[in-house]
Amino acid sequence: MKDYTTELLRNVALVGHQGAGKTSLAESLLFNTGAITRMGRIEEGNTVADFDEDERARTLSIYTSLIPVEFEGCKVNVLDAPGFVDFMGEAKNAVRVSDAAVVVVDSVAGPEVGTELAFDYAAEFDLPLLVVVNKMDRENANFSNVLGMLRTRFPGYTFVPVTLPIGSQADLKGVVDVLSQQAYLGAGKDGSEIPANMADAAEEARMALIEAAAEADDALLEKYLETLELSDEEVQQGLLAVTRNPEKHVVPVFATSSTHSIGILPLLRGITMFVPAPGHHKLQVQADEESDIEFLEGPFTDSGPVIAYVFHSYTDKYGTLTYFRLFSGTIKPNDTLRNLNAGHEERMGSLMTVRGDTQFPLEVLHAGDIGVVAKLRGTYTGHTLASKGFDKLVVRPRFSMPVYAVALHPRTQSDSAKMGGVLSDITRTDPTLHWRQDPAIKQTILEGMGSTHIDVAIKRAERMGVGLDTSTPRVPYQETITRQASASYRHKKQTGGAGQFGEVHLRIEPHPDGIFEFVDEIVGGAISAAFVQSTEKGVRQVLESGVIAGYPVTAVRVAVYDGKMHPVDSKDIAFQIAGRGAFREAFQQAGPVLLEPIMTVRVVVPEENMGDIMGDMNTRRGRVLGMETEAGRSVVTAEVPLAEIQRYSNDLRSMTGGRGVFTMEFSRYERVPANIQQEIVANAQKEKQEEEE
Ligand SMILES: Nc1nc2c(ncn2[C@@H]2O[C@H](COP(=O)(O)OP(=O)(O)OP(=O)(O)O)[C@@H](O)[C@H]2O)c(=O)[nH]1
Ligand SMILES: [Mg+2]
Repeated sequence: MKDYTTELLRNVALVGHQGAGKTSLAESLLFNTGAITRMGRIEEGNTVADFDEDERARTLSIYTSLIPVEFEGCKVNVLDAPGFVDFMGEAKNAVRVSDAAVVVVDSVAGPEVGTELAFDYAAEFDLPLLVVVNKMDRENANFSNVLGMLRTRFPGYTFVPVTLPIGSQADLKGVVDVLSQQAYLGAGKDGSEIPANMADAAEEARMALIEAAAEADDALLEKYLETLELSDEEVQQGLLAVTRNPEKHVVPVFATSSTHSIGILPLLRGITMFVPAPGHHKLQVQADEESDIEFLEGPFTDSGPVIAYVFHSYTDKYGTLTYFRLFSGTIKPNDTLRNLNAGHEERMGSLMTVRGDTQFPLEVLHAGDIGVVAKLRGTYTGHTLASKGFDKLVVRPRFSMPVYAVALHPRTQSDSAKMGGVLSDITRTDPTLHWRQDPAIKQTILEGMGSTHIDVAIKRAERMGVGLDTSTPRVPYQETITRQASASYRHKKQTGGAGQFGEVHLRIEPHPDGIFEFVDEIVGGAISAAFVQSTEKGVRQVLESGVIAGYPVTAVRVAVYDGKMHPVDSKDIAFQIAGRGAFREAFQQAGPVLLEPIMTVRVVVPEENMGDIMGDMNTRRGRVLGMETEAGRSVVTAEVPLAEIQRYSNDLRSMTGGRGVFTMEFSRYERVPANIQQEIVANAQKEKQEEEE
């Protein structure tokens, strides 16, 4: 591939609701610019961007693909991001490294939940937005309806069409390019005269475009008000400014059909015109992940320090490819850079770009471009690479907390031995996927953004040689008490030689600060300080494994106030046993209860699903804190016990046909209702018996 300097580059992320046609659009961009001679189809599993075998099997995108498109002397780095909410980590990182977000909207469905998420991602980094109303060939496609819906749904933005469809549905013939007032029919490259019946609409749209551009600054506005005209250059400069102005938020809108190659080249021209070349933005950096965000002002050029951010890593059987955006400076093959997160050096051995999974070696990468390098030794998604002298991290996107977890069970001894390494490899390349050994529930947990996300990870682990079964994780209940109680315990053993003797009297009560505390209230030396310590050791042994159902004990204050020693037989172990026994007995008498984690959940669904969501919350012991409906979408906030919401992502999907999303985070522990506690205790006892048998 040719060498492209900064001003000739454009970086855009294709984002939007699942299935809106992003990957097909990327395919069509390649086809219409002659990079491929046959257009692949999602259904046939042969598109350039969805090359991964899991993507083909599921007919949806899982990873962000890099699709460089060469057009009129420019290279547009198209990042085809997945729309499925499970893979939002990939989409957010794609937006992070782009200079504009191209939001693809289905012409029949209009804006959906995934459209809103895409707008949110772009807002996080103040990116300009373009909207593509795709699938204009579909039955019931209606461009002006979708424009209306966009305006209602996103009242803070001004949507201005840059292309208009000629005909629609089965009669879709092409588009009008509003600025040049030319028609582009079919996949044709050359403009022709606008159909007579569209002349008025085209002129009206041109005026709207000029008017939006004129808002950019006073000089343009003055000229516009005097002459009611602006040159094409002025419109371009004006639009570049207003799309980047967070107050004005002008969004150019395009009509396309990816599968029918309609409106594709006019869209591409629009991208080269209305998306800024890299290097002219403010770059968010920070000294470390905790410190304040600073803004570096551009322009960023080849002569600046190297600042590169890794937004994607892809591992196949040949090794790992690291995808990065070069925000500043220039890189040549074999340059050495510093990984600022890991603190080691990396050699950029093989510098390349890729188109899907086809590699193109590069001699040099210029500021603003997106590059790929193979076989780095320890650089992962989210890391910053830099040249000597630059030591700030590029700010990563914020990722929401995982909402779906499974417990992992390795199938064989060898799976068990390899599990940790493989899980670390997989989770390092995906900031929304986490694994840990959870001591509270004694399980290995893998958590992510949904069941598909987890399924894909399990399949990958399998291909990397680790067979894993999964189950719903145990709920990390806790045990505590509700009132004061006392108990004593005597441990006495006299068999053969040396005996064992220890006697402990203790009192326990709920601890108001929610912590565990052990107090020595012995007077007159009834037991020695050393044996008080042994008693404490014994009590602490019970804390982790609990008393009533096997869960950790919390919020208890224990006071030892009396006991007995034997001059010969008393020893450490005897008092540990006595401490354990006395604590267990007191605990049983102190009104023991189970506590469960309560999650704060925020659900966003289309308005028509609101009733179902509320009803369903009731069956989950949920407490609705608030609900709002605005522009056709409803937001429900509720508190729900973790035990009832572990599989919510699947249930929400089926309740809303995939149109709902939710986030959740831990709020606090609360008492489990008595009837449910009984069940849990009974189950725990049954399990324990089975283990013992
Ligand atoms: N009729 C019609 N169908 C389209 C068009 N573009 C895409 N499709 C179909 O829509 C479906 C989804 O297309 P994709 O390209 O996978 O959509 P996507 O946005 O990449 O989906 P995700 O990456 O999974 O979010 C496929 O069946 C496509 O063939 C179009 O312009 N017209
Ligand atoms: Mg896709």
